Amino acid sequence: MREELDPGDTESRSASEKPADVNPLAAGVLRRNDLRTWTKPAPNLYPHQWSWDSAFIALGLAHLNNRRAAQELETLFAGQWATGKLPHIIFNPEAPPKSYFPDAERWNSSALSSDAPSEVRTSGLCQPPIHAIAVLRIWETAQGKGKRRVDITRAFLRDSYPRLLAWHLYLATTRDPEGSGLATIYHPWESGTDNSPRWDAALEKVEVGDLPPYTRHDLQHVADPSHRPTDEEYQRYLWLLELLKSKRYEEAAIYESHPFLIKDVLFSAILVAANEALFKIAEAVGTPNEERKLIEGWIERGRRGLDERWDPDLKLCVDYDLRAKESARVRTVAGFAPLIAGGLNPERLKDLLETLDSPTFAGNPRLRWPLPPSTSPKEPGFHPRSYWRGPTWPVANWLLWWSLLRAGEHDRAEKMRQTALDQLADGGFAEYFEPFTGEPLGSSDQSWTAAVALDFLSTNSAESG
Ligand code: 9WN
Repeated sequence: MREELDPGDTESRSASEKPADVNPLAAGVLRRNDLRTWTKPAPNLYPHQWSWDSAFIALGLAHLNNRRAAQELETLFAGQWATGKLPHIIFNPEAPPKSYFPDAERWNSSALSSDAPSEVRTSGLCQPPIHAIAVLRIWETAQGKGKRRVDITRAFLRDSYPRLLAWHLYLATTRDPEGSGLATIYHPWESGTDNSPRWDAALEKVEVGDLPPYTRHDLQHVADPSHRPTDEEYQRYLWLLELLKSKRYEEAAIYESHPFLIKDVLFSAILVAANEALFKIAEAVGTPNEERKLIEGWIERGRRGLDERWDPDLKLCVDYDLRAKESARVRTVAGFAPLIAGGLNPERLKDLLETLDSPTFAGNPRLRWPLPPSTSPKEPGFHPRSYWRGPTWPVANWLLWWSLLRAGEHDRAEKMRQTALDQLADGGFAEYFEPFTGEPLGSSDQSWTAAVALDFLSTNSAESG
C-alpha cells in the first residue's frame, strides 16, 4: 500500500500550483518526519536514520533552524566507526517491528566488528559523502544572524571538522588503496543509486549462495512493487551483505575476495566537492597548514581519477569494475560526475552540457519536465517507474543545479531550479517521479525532497556560485 497522506492535514496534500507555496509545505514535511534529534527519510518506508539523507536534510533545515540542522549531523556522527566510516544507516530502536529489512540484527555489526560504535546500532556500509557540504551550508546560513548564532555555529564547525577529516581520510585510503582518486564501493547500497543499471553487469556475476530466511518489508509501503528493486536484485544485495559479514566487515579481507568492488564515479565526485567544502571549513576553524595541503591533494587526485574514467564516445564519466577489470558503459546521471567534482576545462564542460541538454537526458522530447532522468531513456536497462532505472530524483536535480552554479552556468542553473520547483509544486515531495508523466512514485513526504526544495527556494542562482 502506498504511504497514505493524512486527509486532515492540508500540508501533506501535494504542493499547490505555485512554487511560492512550496516553502511552508516542505517545512511541514520535515517537521512531521522529525524525531527530535534526527529526521526519518520518509514517514513509513524508511524508519531509521540514513547517512546521505541526513546530510541533505541538514542542508534544508539550515534555512529553518540552524541549531536543529547541526544536531541532525551530530546525531549521525555519533554512529561513526573507529575507522572513520560514517555508516549508511543508524538504526532507530523505536522503529515499529517489521518495518524495514535488513534490520540491525541482520547487520549485526557491533557483534562482528570492534570498529563499530557500541552506543548505537548501525549498518556496515557507507553512502556518498555529502556531509561536509551540509556542514558548510549550516555555516553559510548562520552568517549575518547575529554574533551568538555565529559563535555557536563556529563551535559546531570545530567539532565537526575532525569527524569529517577522519571520514574523508578513510575514503582516501581504505577505500582507495590504489591511490586512484576514486572511492571503491562494496555494495550498490553504498552508491545511493541502488538498482541503477550501472551495477547490472557486476551483479550478474555474483553467485548467490544459501541465504538465511528473510521477509522484505519495503514493498508494503509503495503502491506498486515495480517501483522498488526486484526480488532477484534483493537476493544479491543480501548475499553481498552476508559476504561482508563473513569478513567481519574487515576491509583488507573484503578487498581480497569480495565479488563486488567498483570505483564509483558519482560517489568519488561528491567526495571531491565535499573536500572543497572541507577545505573551506578548515580555513574557517584555522587548522594546520599540512591538513589543508592534504585536502588539496585529495581534490587534485580525485579530479585526475575522474578524468581517467571519461568516455569520449558517451561524453560521460563511467564506473570501473575492479574485479572484472572493465568499465560500466551505461548512461546514467552518475556520468555527470566531473561536473559535480568541478574544476573543468571549457571543452569538458561543453561536452557535459551538450550531453545534459541532448535527448539522452534532459532534452528528451518525451519528458514531462526537462530534468535528467536517473537513467537515460536511450539505455536498454531504462525503466520509467523503477527506482534508479529511469525516474527523476529531486536530490539528483539538486546536485546538478548546485554543480552548474559552481561551474558559473547561472542561467542554466536557474532554469533547472525553476523546473525542479515546478515539478515539486505539481507532484508534491515524492521520493522520485515518472519522467514522462510526472507521476509521483515511491514514498510521499520524502524528507530530502523537501530539504532540497528549501535550499532551492533560498538560493538565487543569479547571485550565488
Ligand atoms: C537502501 C533512504 C535511502 C536512500 C538511498 C535510496 C534508498 C535504501 C532502500 O533509500 O535506499 O539504503 O531501502 O532502498 O536508494 O539513496 O538513501 O532514502
